[in-house]
Amino acid sequence: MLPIEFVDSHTAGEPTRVILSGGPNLGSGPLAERLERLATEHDAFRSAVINEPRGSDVLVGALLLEPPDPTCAAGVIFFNNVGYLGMCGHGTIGVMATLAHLGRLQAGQHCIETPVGSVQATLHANAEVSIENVVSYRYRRNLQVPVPGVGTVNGDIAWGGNWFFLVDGSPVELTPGNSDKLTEYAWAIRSALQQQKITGADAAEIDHIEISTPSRTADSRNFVLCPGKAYDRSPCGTGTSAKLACLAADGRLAPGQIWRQEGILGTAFTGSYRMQNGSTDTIVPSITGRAYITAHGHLLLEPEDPFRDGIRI
Ligand code: PYC
Repeated sequence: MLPIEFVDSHTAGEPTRVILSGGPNLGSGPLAERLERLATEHDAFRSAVINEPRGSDVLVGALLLEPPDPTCAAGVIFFNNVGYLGMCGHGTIGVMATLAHLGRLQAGQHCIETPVGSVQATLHANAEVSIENVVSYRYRRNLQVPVPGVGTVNGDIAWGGNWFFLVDGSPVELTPGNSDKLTEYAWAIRSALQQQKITGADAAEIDHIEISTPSRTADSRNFVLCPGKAYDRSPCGTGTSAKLACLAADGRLAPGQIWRQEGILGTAFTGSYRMQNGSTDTIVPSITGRAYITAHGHLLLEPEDPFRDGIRI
């Protein structure tokens, strides 16, 4: 029984579990290929380290790997209670804080490789981390989607490292106390998108729903429902990137202008963007936030444990 070494952290309230060692051998190929191998041959490992009784639905996992690009500080595959994530903003901030905690990283800019591309991450002297995310863009604007039991919902589809359906306005206030109602609302939207075969580019499933409202203390407040029906406790790094892409495409935010995105707990990320090809149609978003280390230990998978591979519902 090999122990699995991990470091837990939270970024603006959203937890990340970085797996340092004890993972399956995924070879040394491109990270997209290694993700495919993890998903098809070792999915029980994902479930064992992230699901109850060792984890929870809210936890996002980050499997630390040797990066194919030797100039990068680390390669990472992100996953959650039901599957895999292309990129994860809060998770990348958690990975950077973890590497700094372990003394493997000094302040400055570092490259982190993910299955959907490399991101540049800067560890600041005050322990904040800025990530320059993957190229982000709005795919479709102002879609009118009939949602059973809800009515017609208008929204945009955008890529920020994951696929998002972004809705402005909410039937209830975005507060933690309304999280059950918000989850039900967002899940109904996600189900309607699936039923109506509304997808991202290349028929990609839209598995994140982002509801935004005005905020008293930031530029916007959001509630983001993740693929496994857990809501993001942070303002969601990839969700903020998708939001910036929509604001840029609408001409509502200029390159370099600061956007403060608040999440459901009232914690915030600072965002801005630069144009990718001299146009606001495709942008490179930058997200800044901070993670705090909460645990460093070993997970054990006893062979006789009936929940060795986690509780899968
Ligand atoms: O911060 O990008 C993010 C994220 C995605 C899912 C949960 N957090």
